[in-house]
Amino acid sequence: MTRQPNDERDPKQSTAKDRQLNDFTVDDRGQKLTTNHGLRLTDTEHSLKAGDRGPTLMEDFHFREKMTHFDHERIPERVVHARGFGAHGYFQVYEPMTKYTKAKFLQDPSVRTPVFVRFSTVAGSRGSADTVRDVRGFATKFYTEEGNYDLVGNNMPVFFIQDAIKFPDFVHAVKPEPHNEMPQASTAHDTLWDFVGQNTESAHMIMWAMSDRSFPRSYRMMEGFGVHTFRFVNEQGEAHFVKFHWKPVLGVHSLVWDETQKVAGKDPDFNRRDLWEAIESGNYPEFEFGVQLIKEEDEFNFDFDILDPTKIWPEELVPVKLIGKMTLNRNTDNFFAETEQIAFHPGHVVPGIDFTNDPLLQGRLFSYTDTQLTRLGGPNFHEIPINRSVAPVHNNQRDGMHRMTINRGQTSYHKNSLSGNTPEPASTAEGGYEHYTEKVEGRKVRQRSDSFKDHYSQATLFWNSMSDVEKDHIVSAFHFELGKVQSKEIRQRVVDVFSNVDEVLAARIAEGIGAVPPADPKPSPVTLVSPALSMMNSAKSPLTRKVAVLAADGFQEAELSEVTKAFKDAGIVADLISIRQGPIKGQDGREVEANQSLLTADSVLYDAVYVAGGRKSVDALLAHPKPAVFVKEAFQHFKPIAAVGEGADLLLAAGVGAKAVAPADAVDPAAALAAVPGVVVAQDASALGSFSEAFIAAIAEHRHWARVL
Ligand code: HDE
Repeated sequence: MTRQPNDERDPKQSTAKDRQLNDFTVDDRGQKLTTNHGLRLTDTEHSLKAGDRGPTLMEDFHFREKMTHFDHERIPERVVHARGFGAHGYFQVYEPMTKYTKAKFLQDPSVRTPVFVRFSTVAGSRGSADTVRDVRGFATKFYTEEGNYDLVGNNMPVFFIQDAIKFPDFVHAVKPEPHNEMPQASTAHDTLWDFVGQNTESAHMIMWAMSDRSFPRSYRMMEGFGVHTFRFVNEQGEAHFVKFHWKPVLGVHSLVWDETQKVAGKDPDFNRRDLWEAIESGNYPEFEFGVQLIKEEDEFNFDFDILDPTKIWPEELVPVKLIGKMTLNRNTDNFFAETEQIAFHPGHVVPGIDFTNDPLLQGRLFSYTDTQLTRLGGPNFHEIPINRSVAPVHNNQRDGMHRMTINRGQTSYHKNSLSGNTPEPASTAEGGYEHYTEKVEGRKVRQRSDSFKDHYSQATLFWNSMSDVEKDHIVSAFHFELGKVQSKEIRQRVVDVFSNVDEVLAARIAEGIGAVPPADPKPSPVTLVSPALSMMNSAKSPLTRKVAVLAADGFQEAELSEVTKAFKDAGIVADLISIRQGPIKGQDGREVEANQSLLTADSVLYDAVYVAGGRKSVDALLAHPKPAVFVKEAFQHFKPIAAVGEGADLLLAAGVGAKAVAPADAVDPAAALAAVPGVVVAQDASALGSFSEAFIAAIAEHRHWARVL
């Protein structure tokens, strides 16, 4: 795919941040090769030698410069969230939020605030796979007129710990073990589960982590949460507690566990490729911005502490008000310069947004700038193009490694008389940031409030709110994770801890791992349910779903062309997969291009499978070992499957429908197929319109859980 550099795009679409980045962007295409100092070079393939078979000369400045730069190309990866992928876009508020906050970017619906978003996994190294079981980071930098505002969130609304001082312990437990650096990007090992057994405040977050939320189908299909409780403050100085949400317009959808492991091998870049391709093809990811608001005076009116980051505010109790939308519409020009060098910090706020005493948030306010000093090599990382504010920067901070700004003038201190005491502090009317004047009183203690001590009721709320399928997946996740734990004591302790969440859950966990279940397990007496927590209740859409179309020479032409046209019209992306890549011929001699072969494509990389008819084509697919496996895997992953005419033979060969009716030989095979949830078949090309419609509806459903495997 040829990409258009930023500076060649429609200027009407470019934001203030795009224009700022253009000043730093260089296009090397079509240019003469130079050194870093602008000297034109005649050769970069041969080092300078004493004789063509002789030693390389020290004098070869070009060799030395090229090699030295290369030797130092790597910077430390992030200590957490090392693997990430980012994109540019913009944010627009729906209506003025004046009543709640004076933040300027939340006032005028006509203003597009530029943003950069970085999605990430947490535990794995930079080169680890995208689809591992993990929390996903969802960090947004808003380049507002009042300075950068960073909302550094995750795709889960709670966290493993309540106090930031425990973060190094938690991260050491979850990362690969120190003695052998294993396992990579996985929580399935002794130290993490030891931590969980010893730190029961993690129970609620573990429920989320064991759910399918841990492997999103796409970054475009996951929620984002600010996690902490922040404050909105309005012009009058009145505050509301606020929690932030991102709601994906395409709904919240996940992969299935077996699929994630296969994808990790077949395409470790699965999620980043998905985001990149969606943006390149104009399917811009959209997220609505939501807030939950609680009045200051209602702080203590809940049966949980609203500052506790291991608690949600159930949406049914405190509704999410959707106040704006973010659209991601531009891929990066350079991954390192933008995605790797971006530096987020939850302490980057703008007037109208303030902190609370959430002890996890308080500690984060220290960590994020501190970590950049090592990662980005000094205190001037705010000058790196992607980190620059679009609001002007004026202060007396000077020098340091890699200083870019050339500050004019004699003074670099406050107060001064030589520069008329400038740069001068701004009044609040001039946009100066004023901290919320919260009254604080207390003794210095290393303690946590008693109101943080309930570690279980919301873990139970989460469990209660799951559908049966989601519950089954959570139980298998515990089986897998604890199954990899060597220490039997640790496994048992986890069962004991989760019997406080729900004894039936604990018994089910115990059953799969040879642990002792609670005696006479009973469901938890906590019966509260929050439907918003179940992914089953999320928005559903066929838009941007990927369908694998299987065909070979001799395919029935209308069955291919009409159905793929219907896909296109419905916003579905189709890949034509054949035995070989390249042109294939239809029954009547028309050629189409197979853009994937059975070697390059795999069922796990698609949302659905369609097999067109045509005797010769289907026979060729049946004669090859892979197509039946392809269909079978899609079937086992509950994906929509469809076939027309002879295409149904491939479905039957894959075992689709084998369990739908019995005995198989007594029934019409087509009827057996039609009885399988999410399987759509048509006898021939006579009703392709209604066939396509039914299949597209099945694709919108995403998975068909009622299927018997
Ligand atoms: Fe982070 N976290 N974190 N974190 N975090 C980092 O900062 C930290 C926490 C989150 O795409 C680091 O620049 C502490 C919660 C995201 O660049 C580091 C604590 C949430 C990203 C750091 C937390 C997050 C980070 C590593 C406990 C969700 C990636 C590199 C108090 C609300 C941002 C860096 C990106 C990154 C510290 C807990 C989200 C070390 C001390 C809770 C999305 O500063």
